[in-house]
Amino acid sequence: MIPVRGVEGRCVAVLGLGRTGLAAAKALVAGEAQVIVWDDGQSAREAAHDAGYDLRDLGKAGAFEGVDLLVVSPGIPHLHPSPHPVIAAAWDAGVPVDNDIGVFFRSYATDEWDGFDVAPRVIAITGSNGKSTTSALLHHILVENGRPSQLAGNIGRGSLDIEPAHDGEVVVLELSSYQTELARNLTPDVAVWTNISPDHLDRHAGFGGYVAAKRRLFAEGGPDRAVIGVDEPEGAYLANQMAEGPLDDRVIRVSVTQKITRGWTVFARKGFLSEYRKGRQVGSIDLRDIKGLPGSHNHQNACAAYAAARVIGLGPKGIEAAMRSYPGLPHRSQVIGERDGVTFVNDSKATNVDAAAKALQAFKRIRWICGGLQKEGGLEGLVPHLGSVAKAYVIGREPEEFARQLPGVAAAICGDMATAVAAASAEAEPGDVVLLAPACASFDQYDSFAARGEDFTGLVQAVLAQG
Ligand code: UMA
Repeated sequence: MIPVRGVEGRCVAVLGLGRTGLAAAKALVAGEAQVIVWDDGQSAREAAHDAGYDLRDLGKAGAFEGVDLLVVSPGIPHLHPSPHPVIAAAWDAGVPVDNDIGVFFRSYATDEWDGFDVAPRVIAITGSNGKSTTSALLHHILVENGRPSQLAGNIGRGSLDIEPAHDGEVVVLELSSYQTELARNLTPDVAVWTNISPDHLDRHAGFGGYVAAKRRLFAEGGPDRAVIGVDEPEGAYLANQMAEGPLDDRVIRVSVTQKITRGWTVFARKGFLSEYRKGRQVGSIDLRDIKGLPGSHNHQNACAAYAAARVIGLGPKGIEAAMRSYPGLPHRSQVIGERDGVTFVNDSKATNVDAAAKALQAFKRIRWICGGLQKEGGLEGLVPHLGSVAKAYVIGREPEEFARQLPGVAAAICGDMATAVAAASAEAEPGDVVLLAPACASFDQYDSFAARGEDFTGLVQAVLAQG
């Protein structure tokens, strides 16, 4: 845990007591603050009380009397669709509002660092898609190359929950727009922008607000180096704004659609990653047979992680070797196993059409397990990518409705996962990929995409065990 600095004897309120809030409360106590906590949920309040924290109903008039700082969790809206009443009350009382990320950035560095040979560094990764994979891959590359590294942030671990820095350590922080928008300090050494597409629009009052929230990491954070995916106009604009000129190599441009050779660039085309610097190619990797990173969307993640690792000073060969042993994240292009030339892949995180379309582009002949609770907008976005589907095995409460929207695709109405896995594995031929990429939410049959992915994984493991 990172003890919070500059709060000795001060009263700090914590709103929200999930992973972020509990880690923040603990770190504030370690920093000798007087900590009071609150959560709108009764069970979270009870758990905090049992853990010894002082509860104060921050929604009551006068609750901010004597409070010096309010730390809030990312899931609590501070602006849109409407400010949480406790946050609005803090504003009225003139109490600064921060989150764990802002507090982390002002607390991570300590006087102990004076004795280190290599100063610790923070790489913060944001973007719409691929930020978890890019973060986990970069962390894996660093560890495999002998660099101490810790992974935290939106990927599932509160930033204040990590251990104090080691000599030469690199902290990889995945940051969501919820986190970047509110943090009062945002000072990573390296900032990474994977890509951008509309998401969380209700929390940011539209796409402009969402882009602005992420852009703060670069424009206000002032990183030494910025790795920026330039395949959308917003990324190209950001890279242009961050750089003094075309050869300014504080900005590394990343692309999976164009060959860019001016400045410092990393791009992937036809499955080959290339790095250019000062007009010369200085690194290349054949990504096509790296099992944990299939498809163009993963090649984009690989380029971003590669660029960040190069900034830290790792060589192309060491990075490539680590990429080859990257095990993947659960439920994201996760290879479960292989039998008789058939590969089984769990991409349960493909909960929307955009993510499923990317998964369909990653393989040549697919036995596709799909369906569930459909999202707004229909399945039209999948149509251009159905050429790789040998057959669809449709699950969910309304599989017929889903199958009807897949023109020209042979479809089996399976309904449940067990039927789909049995049929797909029985009919698969050598070279096929049995892919779970539902293009739908899971809530009609499961509690979460993770539960759906675990069901698939268990059934596949049973198939593999049959030999
Ligand atoms: N709460 C209130 N009032 C509210 C809303 C919530 O009191 O109006 C309380 C809840 O009762 C609960 C607590 O706040 O006790 C939950 O806080 P939280 O939703 O911020 O959840 P954490 O457990 O702290 O998890 C957060 C991130 N969650 C969100 O951003 C919604 C996690 O990202 C992150 O892994 C974790 O911090 C550690 O950094 C998850 C996520 O869904 C994966 N992120 C979004 C995404 O990826 O799309 C942004």
